[in-house]
Amino acid sequence: MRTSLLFVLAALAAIAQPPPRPDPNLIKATFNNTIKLNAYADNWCMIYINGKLIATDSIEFLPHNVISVSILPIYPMTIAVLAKDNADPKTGLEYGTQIGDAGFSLKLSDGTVTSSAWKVKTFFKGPLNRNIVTPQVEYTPVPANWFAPDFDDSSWAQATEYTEARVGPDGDYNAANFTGAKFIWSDDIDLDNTVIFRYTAQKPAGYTKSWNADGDINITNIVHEGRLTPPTAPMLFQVNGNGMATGYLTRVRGTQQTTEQFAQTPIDLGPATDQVYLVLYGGNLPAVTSATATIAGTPATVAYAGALTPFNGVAQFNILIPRSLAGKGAAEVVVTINGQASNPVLVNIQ
Ligand SMILES: [Ca+2]
Ligand SMILES: [Ca+2]
Repeated sequence: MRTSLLFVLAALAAIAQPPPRPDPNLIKATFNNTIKLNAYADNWCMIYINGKLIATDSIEFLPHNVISVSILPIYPMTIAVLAKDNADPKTGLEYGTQIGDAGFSLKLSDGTVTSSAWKVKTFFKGPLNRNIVTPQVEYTPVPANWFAPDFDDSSWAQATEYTEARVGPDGDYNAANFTGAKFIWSDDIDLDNTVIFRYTAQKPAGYTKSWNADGDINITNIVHEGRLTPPTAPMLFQVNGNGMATGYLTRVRGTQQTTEQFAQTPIDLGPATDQVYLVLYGGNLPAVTSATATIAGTPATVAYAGALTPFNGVAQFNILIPRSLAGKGAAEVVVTINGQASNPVLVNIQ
């Protein structure tokens, strides 16, 4: 036994491969090649560099805090920042009745700083005309790929610079290095509540890149790997930030069938013989094996759950409103497909 074991070990040693040697042409970056990024936002920001999310403010509101991270610069370096003032989504107001102000500052230890050379565009504004009595807000859709290096921001405005006194930074701002960095925002630091900044930094004078391995971790599929989206849950479209459902009503009265809108006027269930169907739009619909719904918690019959025709990824749900809901007022609608519940949307039943 002993002899044969030694023989096996000797044979294994003979066929063992030497450890792989690193590619002599591969030069890895070291920590000395990194630079420091400091950012301060009143009230929150997320920062992309060269299309990759590199930092989000970990405190969504107070206290204001400095984000400080090390990054490995690859020039030209496109910095894209989505910054938000603390403002109620429906009114634009802060603390109920106040108009709050904003501000953003960033410095890289390679000398890159925020200034009016940065581009800016506003995506959420309010209260319009500073009207705090009947506040109105305005949203502009955020374009896909706003963070991509090749996104076209040529039509965007230049950022406006503000004094430190105007912004009044607090928290740990004074403890971090922002020397030379300006506070920037759009031209309305009070009413513009969500803005995006973009700037492309060129390599500093005399800079030479001393490494050639930029990293090989593939995170292009991280949204699915990290289960950051629930791809099988159905969803219902909303008209606006208030959660109002998107769709229309079909009323069946005897042999008559009529179509009505419900966005502006409450739903009238009509005489007891009327059948009123909510026809709602949504998405993320799997092959349907079961479909149920509730309106204000009351079970409601789903007469149809399927794709719109022509098929464009949009789903349609026809839901019979229970007559017991007459006079209910605002009511949440949830559809459950194959056991998975959608987000709630609102309708108003008089
Ligand atoms: Ca504001
Ligand atoms: Ca603020």
